[in-house]
Amino acid sequence: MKNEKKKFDDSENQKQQDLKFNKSDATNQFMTTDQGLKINDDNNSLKVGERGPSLLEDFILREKITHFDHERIPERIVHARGSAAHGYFQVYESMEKYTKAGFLQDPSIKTPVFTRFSTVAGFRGSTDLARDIRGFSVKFYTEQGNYDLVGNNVPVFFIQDAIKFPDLIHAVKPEPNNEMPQAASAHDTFWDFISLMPETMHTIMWVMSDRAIPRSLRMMEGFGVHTFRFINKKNESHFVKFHWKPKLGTHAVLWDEAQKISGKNSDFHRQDLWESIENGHFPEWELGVQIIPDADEHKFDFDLLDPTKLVPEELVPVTLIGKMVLNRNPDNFFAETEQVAFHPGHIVPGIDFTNDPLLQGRLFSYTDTQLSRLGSPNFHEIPINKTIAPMHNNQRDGHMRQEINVGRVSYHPNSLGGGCPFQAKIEEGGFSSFNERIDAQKVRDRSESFSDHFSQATLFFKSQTQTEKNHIINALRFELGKLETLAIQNRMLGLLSQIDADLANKVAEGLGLKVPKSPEKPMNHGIGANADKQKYEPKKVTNHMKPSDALSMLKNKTLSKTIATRQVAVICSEGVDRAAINAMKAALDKEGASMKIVAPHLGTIKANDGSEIKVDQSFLIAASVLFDAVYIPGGKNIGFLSSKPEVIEFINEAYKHCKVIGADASEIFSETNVKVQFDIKDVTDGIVLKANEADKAFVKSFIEAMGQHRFWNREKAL
Ligand code: HDE
Repeated sequence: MKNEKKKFDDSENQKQQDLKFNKSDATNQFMTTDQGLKINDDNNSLKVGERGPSLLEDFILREKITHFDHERIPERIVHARGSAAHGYFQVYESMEKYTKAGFLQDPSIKTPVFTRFSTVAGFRGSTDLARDIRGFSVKFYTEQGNYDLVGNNVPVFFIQDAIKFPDLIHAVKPEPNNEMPQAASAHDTFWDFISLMPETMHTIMWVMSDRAIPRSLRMMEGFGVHTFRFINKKNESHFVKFHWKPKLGTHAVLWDEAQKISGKNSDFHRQDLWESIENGHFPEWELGVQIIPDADEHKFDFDLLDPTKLVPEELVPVTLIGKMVLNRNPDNFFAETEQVAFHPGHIVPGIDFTNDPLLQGRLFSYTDTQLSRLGSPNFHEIPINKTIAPMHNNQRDGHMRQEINVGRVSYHPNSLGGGCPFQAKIEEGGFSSFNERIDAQKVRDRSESFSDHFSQATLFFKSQTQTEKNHIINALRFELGKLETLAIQNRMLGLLSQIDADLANKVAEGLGLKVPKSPEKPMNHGIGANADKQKYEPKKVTNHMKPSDALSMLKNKTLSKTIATRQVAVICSEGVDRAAINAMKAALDKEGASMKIVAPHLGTIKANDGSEIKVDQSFLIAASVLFDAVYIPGGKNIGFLSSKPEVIEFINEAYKHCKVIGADASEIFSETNVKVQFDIKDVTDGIVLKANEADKAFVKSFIEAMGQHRFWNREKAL
């Protein structure tokens, strides 16, 4: 048995090898049928005469059409829209004090990973920029078997018990009578459910914040959400919360932008991930853990098993223990991104579950869903799902079985097969569940420690900057403003008033309503028929939680000053100053950012020195929402551009979205909304102007301003 263990010196290659085995490359190959017969004509079916009917005999036509007819598999019920990439994970130093998980021991080992990001509610073809939680699933192909960390970009979840998941998803999906709206929560059924389930309030705050409209999948945090366990060699347990921290910082777009991007490029996130990997800008995250000794389980005002709560980083700091780099795009979307099967129950020795009732339900759901999606219990044999660890058991047969099990023994215990495959002792890597002591009655109930639905919602709201608060208020005005049922709006205002009075009042103002004086008690709906209503009365437990900077994207800007991979639109026309473009390009290249030349037409334009400049996008194709900043170089083009409606719109939109705008001449702004402050040293409003041709500081100021990303002082107070 021992000699079975493969050596994985470079395990990243190991998975690559594994996938290669199944890869097919048709370069220099004949076209064949699925049976290997060379095809002579793939353009005409077999007919009785050139104008006659097709023949049933045409096995080539039938094979091709039959395969085509069955190309689709059911999309995921949730998280249908996703994009993924390969890469590796590397731990910084051994975590053996806390866990015996093999991939968390040796800093020299690169564990291959496949990571899929997704939206939750939309169908497979829906827009990337929907207001939604993003899935963040990582499959680690470890030497001890696959470990899946199936998390989200928000650290908490809507509901506390898995039994409510189908209700939540039915409510958020397009309404069943008319299948509207697509990939949107702004409709009655969603808010009807939410308004009757106060436990959703904390997650609602996150979903109404800009976290739900990321600038890029590469600029999102990730969270394991549930509390898990680390188990070390001595069988000691620590609670652990998982975090992914993006190297590029956590960034979002504005809601107005998100909606426009959805129209301009509904693959915005997918394309951004794909292109940055193709261009060698490999996205990177650090894995962080919050570790809590078992003895501290009851030390907090909330229950560690309650997935609607987070552990504030100020109470338990996040320790960064390793990094994940995504460095290879999939070869085939269907084979990899679509067929990958994640499961929170794919764990390795050293990691274990807690009794979080949401997690417990998930442990059932994910295998079950693969059976209907991928169609067979053999989904683990699909190359992307295959473990790189040796795999032997007595499971047999089933649809599309690939493995050819030899011998006559498919049971355990056996003597005819020499007792193989053997069970592994714990010292040999055998998995054994943490032997937590449980002594309780069987009940269909919820712990009273789960009944504080508002403290952390308030904590989240209070921890935001005023800009972020305004965005939350406006998101709620938008979502609730789309409702047709007044009672739902009123119930929501009642719930919001328990989070923060100012929040509720401002949302009410936007809706043209008043916050109800005595809010309806929604918990009367969201509990069992025989439940003790008193016990379920939502409680607001504490005010002691100080605002947490880690919860605000704008306060928590670790490492986010970088402008690497950011895109600048350079607006040009004939006669543009070539030297100015070159200087900007050199500076952007140095920072890892890039520019696109946007001009009235495709092809080329002539610069002021007579040279030709290749145009990347015409005004018809480009839009400011697809860029992070705008630059209008000088030269003869300024006069022409300053009166062009497309250019005025471009600049106005970038201005509205608080982006950096740089220009060589202030005339370009004459017909726009941009208010130019003539103190050129002052770029607090994100408008960077060149003083004169010799202004060497201009490019530097532009780059520095880009590092601030947005200039929120341009936004009007609510
Ligand atoms: Fe999932 N979830 N989920 N979920 N989930 C699925 O599995 C489910 C939950 C998450 O990129 C499904 O293969 C239940 C929390 C991600 O392929 C399904 C409950 C979190 C993905 C399913 C939850 C998640 C899924 C659909 C409540 C964050 C995409 C297709 C008990 C920690 C994985 C599939 C990918 C996918 C069930 C709640 C994250 C139906 C029953 C909480 C990132 O099995």
